Amino acid sequence: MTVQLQRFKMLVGGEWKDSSNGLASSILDPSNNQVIAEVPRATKQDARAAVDAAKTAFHSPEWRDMDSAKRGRILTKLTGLVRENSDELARLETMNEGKTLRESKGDVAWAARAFEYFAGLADKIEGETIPVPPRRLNYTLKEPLGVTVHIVPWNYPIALAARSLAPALAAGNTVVMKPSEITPLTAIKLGELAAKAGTPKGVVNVVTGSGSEVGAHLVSDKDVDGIIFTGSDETGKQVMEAAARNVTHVLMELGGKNPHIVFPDADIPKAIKAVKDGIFTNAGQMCWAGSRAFIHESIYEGFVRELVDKTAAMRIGPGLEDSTEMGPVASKSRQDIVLGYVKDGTEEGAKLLHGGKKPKDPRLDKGNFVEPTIFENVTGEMKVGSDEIFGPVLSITKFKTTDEAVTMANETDYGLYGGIWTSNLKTAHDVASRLEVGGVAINEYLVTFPQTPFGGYKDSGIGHENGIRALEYYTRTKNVSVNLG
Ligand code: TXE
Repeated sequence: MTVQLQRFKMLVGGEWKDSSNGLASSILDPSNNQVIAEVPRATKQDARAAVDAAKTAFHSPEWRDMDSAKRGRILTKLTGLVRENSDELARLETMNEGKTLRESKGDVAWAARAFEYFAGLADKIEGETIPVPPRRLNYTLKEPLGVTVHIVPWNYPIALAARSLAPALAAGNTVVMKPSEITPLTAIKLGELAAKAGTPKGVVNVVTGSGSEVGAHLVSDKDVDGIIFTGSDETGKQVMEAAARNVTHVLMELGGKNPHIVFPDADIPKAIKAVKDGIFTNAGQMCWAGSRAFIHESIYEGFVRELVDKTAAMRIGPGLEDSTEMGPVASKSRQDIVLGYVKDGTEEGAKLLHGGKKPKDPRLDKGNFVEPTIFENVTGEMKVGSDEIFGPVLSITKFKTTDEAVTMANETDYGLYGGIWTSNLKTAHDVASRLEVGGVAINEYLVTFPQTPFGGYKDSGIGHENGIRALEYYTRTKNVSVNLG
């Protein structure tokens, strides 16, 4: 099938622009590596211009003095526009990222819901009055941070763009968004819809370019007041170093190596389905992927047999095809990295139970497909048991006692999420409190709503996205003391 090549521009200061040096980057469909679009390859100068535009917009009376209820109405309008355009957005997401259309529709719906939730909060960001010694009035003002830079990764392009854009705008910030160089299309569309919804010029800017040039400039620009980064821990550390030089606020979401713990009294068929979906959704490219499963020895054999059978029956293919249950990984380099981990796992002594190769189907030859893969006998010392693979690779380990399961689950530098499967309330809450993670799901996986805080412990990040708590990050607190004497 030949695809109509789409040419996109980027949004800077309310204008749709090419890169200042005229260069463009090709955007590929990961199911066949055909070029589907071209986007401007921004330069440092373009990044600087976007920060400048955001700074000007932040100080403009049109935005600064806008009634917060009106900001809420703009976000409500944006919610409606995302919903009206959901078919196009979902199609674009699938063509660019590779995930199934069903997943993309879910992501677009999630993005709309994030705008809807924060629309309702825009006029409820309140300070407080504080009791102090007599004849004084003491209160706090909650003010926006200023210019916020949003570095968005490639695994959930629209959902993660919306996750930080919504609270940033609700709180009155102005935004420079840099989508991943490989999946920028829905973020550009989001910029277009934000403008249509009534955000004044320069309030939302979208710059398309590389992490090493454009991203690195944005996070070290002294006019930037806050950085929201979702990506790898390595890049996250570089971003924090750059931010430290200007004492810029950071919010970091850096991934995970998340455990499921399945006890013998769990609803086993439900747990099998959730363990499978928790690693093979989006071809495993999720910070919250349940990439390690600890299964109690008394149910181990049957559980694993059934899980492997169900995995073997999965239909792999292009995300746009209705029958597809798992699409390709997002890039050729990701395919190589994932297959490299499979090789490491085999060499380290883990037992490959299923998958581990490119699929045989010649129809899929040109795409970045990897079979859904399951290893058993995995330990925390192995790379497959400790690194965030970010692909469809599950590690299974048998356990005897609860203490042993919790110890192994916590034996990682990451601490994002965990799944617990049991019908015993005491076990459920006891293990939930002992897992060193920022979020736990009991008898389902994963559960995240725009209204529930999401963030990592340990190396998984700093701060929270989602929920009222997220607004803490997007605002700063000014204390005002008035002498009434
Ligand atoms: O991420 P990078 P990559 C993890 C996952 C994956 C690994 C590598 O383990 O295997 O990261 O993926 C921008 N200054 N996650 O290489 O490099 C870049 O343009 C500022 C976890 O794609 O961290 C992109 O927009 N920005 C994860 C974003 O950072 C820079 C999601 C992420 O890229 C930059 C994605 C720099 N110096 C990957 N260098 C999650 N937590 O969900 C790059 N970028």
